[in-house]
Amino acid sequence: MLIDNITIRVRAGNGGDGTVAFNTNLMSRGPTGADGGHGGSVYFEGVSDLNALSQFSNKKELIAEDGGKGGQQFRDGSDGKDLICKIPVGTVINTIENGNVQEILHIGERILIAKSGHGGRGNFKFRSSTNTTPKESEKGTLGEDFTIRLELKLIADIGLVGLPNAGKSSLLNELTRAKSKVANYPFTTLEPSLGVYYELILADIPGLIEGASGGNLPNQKI
Ligand SMILES: Nc1nc2c(ncn2[C@@H]2O[C@H](COP(=O)(O)OP(=O)(O)OP(=O)(O)O)[C@@H](O)[C@H]2O)c(=O)[nH]1
Ligand SMILES: [Mg+2]
Repeated sequence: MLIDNITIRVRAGNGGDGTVAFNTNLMSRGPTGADGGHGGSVYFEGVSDLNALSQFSNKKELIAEDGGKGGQQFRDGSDGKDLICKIPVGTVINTIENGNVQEILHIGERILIAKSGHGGRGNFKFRSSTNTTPKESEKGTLGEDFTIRLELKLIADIGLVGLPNAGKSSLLNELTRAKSKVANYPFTTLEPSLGVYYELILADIPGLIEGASGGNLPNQKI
């Protein structure tokens, strides 16, 4: 079943803490505590696969990696990896906490959703002419954490319109990976089905009944 509306949690990685450390070499006792690494950010990227939101049916949290803690001897903490999550073009992204609304319009377009935290500075960065043995360091900042509602707006580029039993669903199935039901009787298709043909969205529309536009509908439900 096509998922077109889902709420998920998105958290960017936290920055790693800076470290307090001193050189163990007797000749030089200076500060060597290094900086924490940056966390990973979370991005959404547009793809043509209309079913891409189904990845969230079981997994409703996207959490990017945290940055590593700063080490001794000037060894900075590792940076967290960015998380790039693919969602269908035409998806509207609602950030619940701040009311921000964005939309992915193109294949390959990338939108930053949750910004990572910065790594904190280690004590080496706090040295000065008046304090050559600083004992302070910074904590990493937190990554952004949001509840996001994703809504897929199904706007087709091309609609296949025709009389019942004309072969519309067969054409859609040939051109795309859609699996619209095909049978040798009219009104097989009762709800529009969609497929992606290169960058175009094709819609297979239920068969048209003669006179329907004039309100002359027979009992058949379309
Ligand atoms: N001979 C022939 N039969 C076709 C062709 N395309 C489809 N058919 C057959 O026509 C019948 C109807 O095909 P569908 O694709 O279900 O037609 P549809 O327009 O979607 O029909 P509804 O959804 O009922 O409006 C099926 O038995 C198909 O196998 C074609 O190019 N040639
Ligand atoms: Mg059909």
